[in-house]
Amino acid sequence: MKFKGIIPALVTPFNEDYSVNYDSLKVLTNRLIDKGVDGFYVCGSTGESFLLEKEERKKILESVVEETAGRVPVIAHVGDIWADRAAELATHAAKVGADAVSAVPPFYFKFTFDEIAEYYKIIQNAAGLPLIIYNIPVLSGVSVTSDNLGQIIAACDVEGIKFTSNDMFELSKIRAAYPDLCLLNGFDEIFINALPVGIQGAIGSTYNIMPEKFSKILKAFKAGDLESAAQTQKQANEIIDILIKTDVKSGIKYILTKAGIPCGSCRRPFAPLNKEKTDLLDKVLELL
Ligand code: MN9
Repeated sequence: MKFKGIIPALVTPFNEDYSVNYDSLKVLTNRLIDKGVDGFYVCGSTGESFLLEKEERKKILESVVEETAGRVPVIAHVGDIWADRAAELATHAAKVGADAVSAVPPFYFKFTFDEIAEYYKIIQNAAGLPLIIYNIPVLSGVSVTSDNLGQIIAACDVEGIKFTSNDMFELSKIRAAYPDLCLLNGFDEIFINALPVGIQGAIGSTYNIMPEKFSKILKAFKAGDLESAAQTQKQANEIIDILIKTDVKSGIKYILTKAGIPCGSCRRPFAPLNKEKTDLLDKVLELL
C-alpha cells in the first residue's frame, strides 16, 4: 500500500498578518521529510482548511507537492460543504501532482447518505486519483460507519479511510468488512490502540512536532516489543494532553515557532494563545 506509516496533517503557517507563510511551509516540509515521515496530508483540519480561501488551498498544495518532489506521497484534503468546490479542488490536486485526494463528508445541512455517496463520486470523477474518506464525526457531525461506508463504496472506488474517532469497535468492524481498505488512524493519542486492529498508518497533527516518536511506536509494535511501544505512546500522550488544553493546532504552531519555523496564530475566530497557555506549552518544549 502506498499510503502507510506516519503522515503529518500539516499545519498552515501564517505570517503576523494571517497571510500564508510559504517560506515556513517549505522549511517544515523539508524538516519533516528529514525526520522520516511517510507522507503529507495537506489542508485538513490541522491545516485550517475551512478558514482558507479556495485559491490559498490550491497554492498551499502546490507548494507542498513542489517541495516534496516525489520523496513521499502527498494527500490533498479537498473536502467542502459544496460538492462543486470540492470537485474544483480535486481536479486541481490531480493537475499539480498530488497522489490522492481526501475529503470530509459535506456537513452542516445533514445531507443524506445517498447525497454523501454522490459527493464522493463527484470528487473522485474530478480527480481520477485514489480517494481517502476523512471520518471525523466530532467536527463534521457525520459518522462514517461499517454500515454506511458500503453506500460510498458502491458509488465510487475508495482507497482508504482516515478514521478520527475513539471508537475502536467501529474501526475493527470496518477492518473486518473491508479487508483491502487502507485504514489510517486519526487520533494520535490512541495510535497504539489502533495498531492491532490492522491499520496501515496514521494521519495526525502532532506528527508536525514529534513524528519520530510514532515511527518508534510503529517499529516497536512490528518487532513485537509492546512494552517499548506503550512506553513511547505514554510519553507522547503527556505532550498531547497539554496540547489539547491549548487547542492542538495553536499549540503546535507555538512549538514550531519556538523551533525556528514561524507559524503565527490560527485564523480568527480562534483566539491567540494567552500567557497561561504558552506557559503550559513551554513545558512541552522540555518534554519533547
Ligand atoms: O488529524 C487530528 N485531529 C484533529 C487528526 O485535528 C481534530 C489529531 O491529530 C488530533 O489533533 C490529535 C489530538 O487529539 O490526535
